[in-house]
Amino acid sequence: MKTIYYLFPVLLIFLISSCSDDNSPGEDLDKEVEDLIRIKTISNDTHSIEIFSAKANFFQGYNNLTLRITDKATDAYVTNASISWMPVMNMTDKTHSCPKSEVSKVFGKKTLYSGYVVFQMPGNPNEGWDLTLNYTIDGTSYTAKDGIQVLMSDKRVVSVFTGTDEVRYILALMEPSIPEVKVNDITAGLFKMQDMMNFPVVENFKIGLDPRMPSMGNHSSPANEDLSYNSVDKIYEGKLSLTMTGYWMLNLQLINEAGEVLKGEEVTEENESSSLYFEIEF
Ligand SMILES: [Cu+2]
Repeated sequence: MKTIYYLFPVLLIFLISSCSDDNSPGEDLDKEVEDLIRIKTISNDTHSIEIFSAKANFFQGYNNLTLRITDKATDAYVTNASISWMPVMNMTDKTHSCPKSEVSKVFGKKTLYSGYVVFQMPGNPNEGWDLTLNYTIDGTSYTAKDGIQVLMSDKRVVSVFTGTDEVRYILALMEPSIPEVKVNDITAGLFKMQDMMNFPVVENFKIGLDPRMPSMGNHSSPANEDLSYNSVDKIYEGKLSLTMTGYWMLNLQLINEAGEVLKGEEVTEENESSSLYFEIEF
């Protein structure tokens, strides 16, 4: 116990000296990731690339990821890289990718790049995901690749299904990541499986939303709004009204530009849930 008292002055001096040192850029730059959790570092001979998330792991569903590249020779962060990524799942009978955004520099941050990946399935002991990062710095191309562990989500936050138009879709819940008792902004990503490696965003559809509490007479809530397409952010946006904490089933319907329902059913007295849904518990 006594060691604490001996260490305290040393610690204090360290804190004072580091706070007063305005010429330490490394100190300020590290603040850029202070609210994030580092979940993986992928290295090659020249760089180490850290991957950060708000959650403690990669999870099945939508993952908002932040990247930072360190030059191994100088220990400095690389601020001018252009990055692309390719997540691949190696299954016993096939290899496939998943929906993903581009990677772009985070506005207002010197060292950070971000984007999202939607893992439509978790890994398992025999079938796992790997992530390849291709990046260019001052005209030179680099690549780094490693396996990543993608954990199963305990609630349904992503759905893979075939519509009545025979197209294979992936629908992923993005927000709210922290649901509250209020009218929440809800966002979702909708993608079509063009082939095993390409999952483009589906534009201009609508997603009908009917949240229910199955444990309480399947009651709904007022002031919900169906999700419509935002062409700037390339995501679907609506309003999700949660009137109390607990388990909610977000019944959904996928509606194309012609107004045809491609997947999901309306909730009625006879039909208590849709075959297309997300789950939220808080
Ligand atoms: Cu798979």
